[in-house]
Amino acid sequence: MKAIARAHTNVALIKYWGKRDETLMLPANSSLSLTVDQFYTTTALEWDESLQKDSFVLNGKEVEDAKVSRFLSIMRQQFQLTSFARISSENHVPTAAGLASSASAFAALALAGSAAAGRNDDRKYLSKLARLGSGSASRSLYGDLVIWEKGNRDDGEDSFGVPFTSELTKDLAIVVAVVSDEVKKVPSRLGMQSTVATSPFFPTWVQEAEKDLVAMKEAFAAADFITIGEITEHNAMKMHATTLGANPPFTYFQPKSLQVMDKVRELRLQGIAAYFTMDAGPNVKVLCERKNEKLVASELTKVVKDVFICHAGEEASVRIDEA
Ligand code: 2P0
Repeated sequence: MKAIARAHTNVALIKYWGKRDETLMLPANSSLSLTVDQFYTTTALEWDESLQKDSFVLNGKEVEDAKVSRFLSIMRQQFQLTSFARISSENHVPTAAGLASSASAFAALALAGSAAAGRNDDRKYLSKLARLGSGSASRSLYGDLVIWEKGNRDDGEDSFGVPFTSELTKDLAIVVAVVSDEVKKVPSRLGMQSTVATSPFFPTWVQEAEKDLVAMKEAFAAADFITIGEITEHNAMKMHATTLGANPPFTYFQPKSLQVMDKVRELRLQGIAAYFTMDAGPNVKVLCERKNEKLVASELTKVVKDVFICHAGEEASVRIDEA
């Protein structure tokens, strides 16, 4: 039985940065993200007893991927399967975007793997499963705003994504300014490890992120976009500050990233509420209200060539291919 799943990627407004358990992929802090409509992964998977090994085709090319192999073994164990999987996956991310994300990849893989095994797992289970592939994937099972509760248990049973509703969601836009489409120099997993192990700022980051999440929930409850934007920007910069304190120090900032940030500050001086955030790469994502998205996008194209306007995206979905 072949299952075809689709999951969208997400942009964190409160970042996940650092693990408290590397094997179970448990985060040091809770995070909050917006699932986005523009970028997603579709994955077709069937468990096939005739296969001698797993087969993974990504964007039409057979590839070996250690994270995917590890994740398939986890699914086999959890589903009590012995067969290998045939997988075909497509990343629907504009080639220039440089935003290929493990979040949409592992959310789609978990959902397709479960459905193809004839299971009807609930979202909470799937979120915990996807987390074992990549932490941020725990958030991509859901649409709109999602909180990944870090949990406190050692076995990870209380660490999963939970939908967070706000009337503001439909008014939000994230304008992605593509600074570079090159593969990142410090993969996020290594960047996090190094930060946790060596940055004296890391313990402070964890405390700040937890405080930011409390303040963010209040700001959403009050539908206070300016406070949401201010917390988003400050939280991202505190995360990036930890990397400068790591040893050896590193940064995801590129000169163009700083230019985009300057442009956003300039927009604010003109009265446009826009706020930047950055992940483990040089691209800058600008949070604004939908009513200002075209203006923000057009101003950003004065600094970078490629700009994408995103809105809240839908939850991950799956169908069975009867053919
Ligand atoms: C986030 N990032 O919250 C943060 C902000 C990057 C910076 O989630 O090791 O690819 O697979 O759990 O999920 C990227 O981390 O890392 C990420 P693993 P993942 O979006």
